[in-house]
Amino acid sequence: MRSLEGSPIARDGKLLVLAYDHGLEHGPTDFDPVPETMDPETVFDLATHDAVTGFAVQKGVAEAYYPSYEDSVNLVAKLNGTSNLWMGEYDSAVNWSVEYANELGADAIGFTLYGGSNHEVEMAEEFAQAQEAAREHDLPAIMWSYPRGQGVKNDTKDEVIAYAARQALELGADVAKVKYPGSPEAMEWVTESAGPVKVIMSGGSKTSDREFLESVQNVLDAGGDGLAVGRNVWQRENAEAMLDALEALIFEETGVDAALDR
Ligand code: FBP
Repeated sequence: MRSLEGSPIARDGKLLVLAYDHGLEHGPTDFDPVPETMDPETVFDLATHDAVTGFAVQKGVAEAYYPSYEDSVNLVAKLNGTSNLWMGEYDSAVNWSVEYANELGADAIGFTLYGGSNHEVEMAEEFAQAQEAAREHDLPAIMWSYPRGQGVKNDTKDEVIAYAARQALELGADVAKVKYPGSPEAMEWVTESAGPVKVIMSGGSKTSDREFLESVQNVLDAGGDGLAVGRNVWQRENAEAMLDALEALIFEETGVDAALDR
């Protein structure tokens, strides 16, 4: 495991990764709530907020837009990803190499592993290659550790998410991005299972301000290290206000009520 000490993708040991690979993973309907977010520049602008420690995008978006933002945004190169049009067993195509991501100025790599899928073995082998290449370039590896597919009956069950966090440790990730398992107690099990690997929560579909911030607080209270979030930020009309609140909650440890007042 690589310590994130000195890496720009962590601030005081905590992470707030803004995710914007939804155009590939879900399609452009995710941009309907705030139509301006169809334009990657709108979300790149949000990623310049001080609270955002990394911005996760796919290759094409990085190639087209990152050169204008390399001084103000830390790039998390999301190396694999698949569209919602794919109807087969869960899998994720590797779309760019670590070498190319590094050339484009990446500060970290992101990689999805669908544990339990019939394609888990290939995905783990691809992760191994990416992880070792990332080590050569001194880039932290964030695993989107999402058990899904034929081997997984319930992907929100606490033991499944604890397993996902453990898989990230066993396979050499530096950060595990996992779904929230539903309770602070379950989340504690998840963070313990990850050992020294940092655990961040996946944002999920948009909820109310309070509900979302309370789940983030629960993650922090359970020993988690922040979150990677997309829709719960940029599907809000006032996304900056949510980033202000997250900055207060994660980095200033104000608690939910004070964060909501920001
Ligand atoms: P959200 O906060 O919007 O859930 O984004 C996090 C993320 O992991 C994205 O990187 C990815 O595009 C999306 O969730 C995948 O969502 P799912 O596979 O759960 O539909």
